Amino acid sequence: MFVDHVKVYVKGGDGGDGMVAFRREKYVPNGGPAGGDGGKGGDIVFIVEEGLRTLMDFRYKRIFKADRGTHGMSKNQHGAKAQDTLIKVPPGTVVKDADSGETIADLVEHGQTAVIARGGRGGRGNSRFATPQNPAPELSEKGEPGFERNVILELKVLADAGLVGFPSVGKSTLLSVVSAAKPKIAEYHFTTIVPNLGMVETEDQRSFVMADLPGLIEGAHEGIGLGHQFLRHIERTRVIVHVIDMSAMEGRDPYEDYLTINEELQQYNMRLTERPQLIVANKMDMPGADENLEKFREKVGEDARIFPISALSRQGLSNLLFAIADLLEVTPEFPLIDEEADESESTVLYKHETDADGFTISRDSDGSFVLSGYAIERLFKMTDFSREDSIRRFARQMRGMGIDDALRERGAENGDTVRLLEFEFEFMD
Ligand SMILES: Nc1nc2c(ncn2[C@@H]2O[C@H](COP(=O)(O)OP(=O)(O)OP(=O)(O)O)[C@@H](O)[C@H]2O)c(=O)[nH]1
Ligand SMILES: [Mg+2]
Repeated sequence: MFVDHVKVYVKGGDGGDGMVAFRREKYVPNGGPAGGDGGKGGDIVFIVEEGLRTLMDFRYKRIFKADRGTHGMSKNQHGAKAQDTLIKVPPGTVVKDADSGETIADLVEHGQTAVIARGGRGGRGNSRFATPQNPAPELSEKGEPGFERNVILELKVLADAGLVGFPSVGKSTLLSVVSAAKPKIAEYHFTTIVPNLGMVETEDQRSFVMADLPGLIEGAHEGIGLGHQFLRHIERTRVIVHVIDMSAMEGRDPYEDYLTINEELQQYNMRLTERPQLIVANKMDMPGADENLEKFREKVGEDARIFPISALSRQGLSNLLFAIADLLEVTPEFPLIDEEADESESTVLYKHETDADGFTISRDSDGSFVLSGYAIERLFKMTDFSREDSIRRFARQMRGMGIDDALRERGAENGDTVRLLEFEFEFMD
């Protein structure tokens, strides 16, 4: 069984709090501020681990939180940065933001890393707030909260062998008889719209992953049919198993089919033609298939390796599987280099601020005003409400963000209740 799609919650560590402290040295009365900054919270980092093949590990653990930074200390000592939390993912994992659907990272090569949720920065200690007007501020920031988000992990097919060919030639049928996979099978074209994976075991106990890929047609490299996206998957297979409908029941010529598909592979990426390929002559149970195979052999030449089978009546399968396993043993992994990186898929986007203003105002049923939004909540969490200086700074920052004006516009008057997270205060005009 393959888990290839999973949603997880990640949160970077909070930053450590800044400190309010003053120098107290002998002979130095009224020493200046000496509160250190908090350390940065740890990041949530995904790292590619070659040995992993599935997203199975995420089945039971779906919440990841990184450690918080250490708090700042007296004598201007800064808190330590927290260790990042490393999470291993298999090669071929694409990470998307669950809300926006944007691709955050396309993790392909062993050891490749991506920061998925950044830790918060440390809060500043009071030394940082000293000014000529206020040389001894009783003011420090709390650590910035770590960024949090839900992400979707998708494992792209990283199969050993990939079944390619025109629609309805019997690719899914073949996968279904050599593995436990249960792909949909039907006589209409493009039955398969997403790749299916199956674990195949040969009679001599060798195993490999086979991918049943959606059908290709002429022009696939230009996006015709289900084209492009699947050609991408083929890039991630080591051996190409080219399936041909030898019964020619749909009126196409098997040899023309063979040339057309190879042309598409080449048009898409020259390097795909370097990949070892086996030819499967399927539907040999049908009348006329034998004669078609003879003609095909003549045209394709001696060197081509052709395996006549009937997926439907399960004929000729074990020889084919042995041949695939043999070929895999001598075929190295192909480096997955995206020559012209597909903008939409490989761009890394960090969009943590969703609302442009940084806040939104709504009304509760009891008439109070409710403030929410990333920027204002972040500010709130970084404020130490036990100190006058901090509270005053918070009020100033709210005004600076235009929140007072916005509340007034919404009809807030002196004494009205304003709510923000678990906190309530009175609006003062
Ligand atoms: N007679 C015969 N019919 C077969 C054989 N293999 C598959 N078929 C039939 O061919 C039709 C298409 O089979 P699929 O396995 O869905 O073909 P596919 O290549 O996966 O097609 P797409 O997913 O649309 O690309 C079905 O009706 C199968 O029953 C075979 O060996 N002999
Ligand atoms: Mg299919």
